[in-house]
Amino acid sequence: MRLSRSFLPTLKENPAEAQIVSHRLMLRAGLIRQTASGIYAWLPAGLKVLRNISQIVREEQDRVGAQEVLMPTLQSADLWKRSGRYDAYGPEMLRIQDRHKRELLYGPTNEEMITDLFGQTVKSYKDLPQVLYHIQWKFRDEMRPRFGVMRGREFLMKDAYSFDLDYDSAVATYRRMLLAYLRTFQRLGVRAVPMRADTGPIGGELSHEFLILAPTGESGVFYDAALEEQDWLDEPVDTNSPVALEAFFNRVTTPYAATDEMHDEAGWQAVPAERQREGRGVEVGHIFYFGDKYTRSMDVSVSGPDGNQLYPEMGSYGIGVSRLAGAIIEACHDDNGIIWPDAVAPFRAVILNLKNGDELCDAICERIYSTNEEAFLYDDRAERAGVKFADADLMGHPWQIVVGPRGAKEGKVELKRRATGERHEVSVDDALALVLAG
Ligand code: 5CA
Repeated sequence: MRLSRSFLPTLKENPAEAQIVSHRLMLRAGLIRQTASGIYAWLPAGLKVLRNISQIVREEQDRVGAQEVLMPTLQSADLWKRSGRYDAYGPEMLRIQDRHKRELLYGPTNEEMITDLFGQTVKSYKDLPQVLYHIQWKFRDEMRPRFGVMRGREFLMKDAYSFDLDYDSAVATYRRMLLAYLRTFQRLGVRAVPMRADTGPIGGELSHEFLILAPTGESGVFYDAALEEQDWLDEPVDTNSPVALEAFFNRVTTPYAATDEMHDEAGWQAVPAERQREGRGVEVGHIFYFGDKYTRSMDVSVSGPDGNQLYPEMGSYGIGVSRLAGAIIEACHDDNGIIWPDAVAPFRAVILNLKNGDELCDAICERIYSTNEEAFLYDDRAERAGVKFADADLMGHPWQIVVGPRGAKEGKVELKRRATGERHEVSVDDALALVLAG
């Protein structure tokens, strides 16, 4: 993308309405704009981030056998009356009437709709297990929307739902999903610690939250440092084996980890002092096992091996995709701006032309840009070098390729790594190889 012609409105000043760093930086870097309280438009660079996050989430869901669907945002109130949650959900649910005075709602979550869809289609235990997911906008009329996309009213969620024949198989599915989550967050360039959690309005008996550490997080967290050290991408667990899954689950859930709601002082004191980590965290994912709560209340059954009807055992698994954009910035920034992890950055590199109109500089910039117009943001504006450097740091591209008249004469550019500030003078080909490598 050429910056001179793009819709990437950066701001020099801190917007007064933004209280936390990710909100400030998302506005200043031109990623989002608010359109109503707790509702945001995603501008081109922000949308690329959202898509990059969604794609990693999708790949890890597919890897554990979940199948992607797309359910609508609007739901019929009748579905929620069947489960009994229509009245229970309260004022967070946005209720709508159509022209025929039929009651609809903007979905805050999809347990009812997926249970109904499943029931219309699956009639026999032979078709179990099934795991379905979608990545779709949700609406919760939060009392105090705040912190930008971190607590919005409209937000993008990945929600998956599983249907199993019995408890053992449902728990194996839950554990597989736990591994998928740990892999997902690590691939996104952040560490999320799983913590045993309360189940709230979703219900059920087994639940874990995933929290990214950030000083502005809404929950206090206490955990054993052992949980930060593991490389989940290199975890050799055989996900087809319930025994291996159980051993993995025990390994992940044995070290102490709790939010302030679930904190237990005696358990905490048993953690060696040098391994105690205490701070604040942002909840970026939440998984639940709740048995037959919805299949039973909505009367969705399948025929079992002996001909009797059975209520499948369910779980649901959420990831806050739009919240993650903010949470990643909370974890990855400095005083100058965002430091995007490579995997989610809107552009791999920015090309900074320090002398627009100089034949050599222009030619080198164009040559680099033309190799991959998707991956590069070309700062071809007629701005001072200082402005270009400041915007590049603010937007947080993993690499900056600085093209100036002196180096250009020798076919050299300066390559800066945003995360470390390291700079090297390299040939154009070496810069391209490094930036596009990984
Ligand atoms: N049905 C279940 C799991 S699919 C569910 O709705 N779980 S949840 O309520 O915990 O939401 C899942 C994730 O969505 C949360 O972990 C959080 O990351 C994100 N989320 C929830 N509320 C908001 C909000 N108001 N703004 C942004 N993200 C949110």
